[in-house]
Amino acid sequence: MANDHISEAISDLIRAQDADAAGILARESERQEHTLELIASENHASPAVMYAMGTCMTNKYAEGYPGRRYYGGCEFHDQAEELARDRAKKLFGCDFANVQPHSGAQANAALFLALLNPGDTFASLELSDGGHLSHGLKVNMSGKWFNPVHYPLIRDENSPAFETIDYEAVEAVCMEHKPKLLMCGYSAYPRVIDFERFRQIADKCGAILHADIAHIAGLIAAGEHPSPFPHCHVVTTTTHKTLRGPRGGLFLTNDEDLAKKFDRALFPGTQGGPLMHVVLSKAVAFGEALQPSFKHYQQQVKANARALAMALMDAGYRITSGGTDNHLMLVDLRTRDADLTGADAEKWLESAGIICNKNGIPQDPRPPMKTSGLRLGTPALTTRGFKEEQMTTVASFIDRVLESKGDESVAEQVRSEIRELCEKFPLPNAATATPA
Ligand code: DSN
Repeated sequence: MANDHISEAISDLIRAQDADAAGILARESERQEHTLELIASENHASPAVMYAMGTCMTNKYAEGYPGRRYYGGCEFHDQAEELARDRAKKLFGCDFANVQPHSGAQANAALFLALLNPGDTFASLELSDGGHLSHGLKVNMSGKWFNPVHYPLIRDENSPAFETIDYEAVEAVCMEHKPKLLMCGYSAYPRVIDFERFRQIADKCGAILHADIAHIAGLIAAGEHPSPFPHCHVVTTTTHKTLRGPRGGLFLTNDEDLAKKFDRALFPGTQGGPLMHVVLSKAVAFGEALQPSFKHYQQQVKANARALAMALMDAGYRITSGGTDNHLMLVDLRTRDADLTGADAEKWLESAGIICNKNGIPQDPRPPMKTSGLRLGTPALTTRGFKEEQMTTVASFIDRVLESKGDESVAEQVRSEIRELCEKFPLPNAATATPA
């Protein structure tokens, strides 16, 4: 069953025409309602954000930018894009925004086209230390057509800063290779990023500083993580993670020249027609993020992450870097059970209704399809109203399932307790409107 009356009306409408598609939608709605979503990059968007995408805005081609389109009939699409851009600039405190990237990886691809020539050198975090595939993976365009050099996390176990960014190594790598672009911002990094320090290094080696804030955009918008501005020259992000908008990307800068270069590199450089239904939805999401309640939400996201990390550490799991400052954590499973892999843990937890992803930990000896770690995040559970008390319960669910090594009866028991808990904390729906 869909989780609110508008979803039900939409399901009914689709069912009248296409029972197969409606069935898939109903089953996914039920899955989201009754499982615990701990994937750090996922969230539950509000009904207004979701329904803005299910509209006639999808019917239009609007190639170009407001006031400079290649198609007629764009009056209201110009308004939608202006609204989204204005709200994005206000939210992040910068002068220029491009709301058309279809995704974070598309935004990064356009950034490479805008700023680099094939073969140019850029610096980013070692991918095995938590970097993103669009930051120089060999099979990604960024790693195939450009020349990535990588900086590591601190590897000295005796250092109080173990597994945090090694700023001295960043500087050494940058001074040796003189990259044209220095990237910071990560997919699995639980600590605060020092953008000011990165800027000092970028200035010293002559690089443009780029922050990919996909994971922490919501925290930044709410003032719960330091802003990349004024330090970073260019910023890219997704809009659907902590920011809780529709699935999509965003580019931000204070530099007019870089803004123009990015606009051209995105369209016509790498994308065609923008997804205007998603652009309208981005405007709605940015409007939500400008509300005071969004700051309370992000504060709770962090408090919940701390509570979950503490409870897991109490149960014998090592959390990389010793904890978390943001919405996510990396759990080293080997301290609880030397043979346990991330792949097994992910599978067993899913069978109990706990959804998360296996993730390499820094210097992981196991391959990426096995891993020694799990990445857990709290944005989605916080949206459904979970507080610290529920996070402690979630930690005990996780430990019971992993302790049992995937025993089916334990999974079934935990699954039914999770179902009960989820019913007490329903997903945001048309009745509750804007989520907690
Ligand atoms: N796939 C995203 C994540 O899970 O972090 C990054 O793009």
